[in-house]
Amino acid sequence: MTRIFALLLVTVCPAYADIAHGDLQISLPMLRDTPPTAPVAGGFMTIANMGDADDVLTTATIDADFVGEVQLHKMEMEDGVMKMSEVEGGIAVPAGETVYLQPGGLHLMLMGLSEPLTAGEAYEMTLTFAEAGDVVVEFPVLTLGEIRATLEEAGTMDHGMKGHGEDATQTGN
Ligand SMILES: [Cu+2]
Repeated sequence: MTRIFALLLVTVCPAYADIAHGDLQISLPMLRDTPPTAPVAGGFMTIANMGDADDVLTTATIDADFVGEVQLHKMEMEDGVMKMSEVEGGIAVPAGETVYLQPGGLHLMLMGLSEPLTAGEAYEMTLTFAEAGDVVVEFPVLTLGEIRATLEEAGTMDHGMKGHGEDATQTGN
């Protein structure tokens, strides 16, 4: 039992650091690890807006020179096919609501990777909000299994994986 508990601490805890920034609370920041030649990687988090004003996540940048750029993406069904596209105008974070970036739904997409992301590493990302401004958040790199376990543990997984999930995750991130 002791051993299992220690393992959970190592794999799950890094994702539990909540960051408060103005009226925003950012939790469960995570990047998915990648095989050696993968050109893209998915990034996830939960953003709660505790304030009275709507906000928008407009851009994200990562402190890693082997990443070309970070885009804001969504996945949705179009004519029965799961499609991924850039979110026009940023990701809305309405007043009083919580937005979930999770496998199969909204996500950050690291583009143009020239090196892989390895579980156990962590990278700083600067998230820019229209109202709240910049916030720097550390994103630990986890395996997909660890990401799922973390979301399950937090009880937020269904929000990002409404209706699809397994297939979407494999094509998307
Ligand atoms: Cu994407």
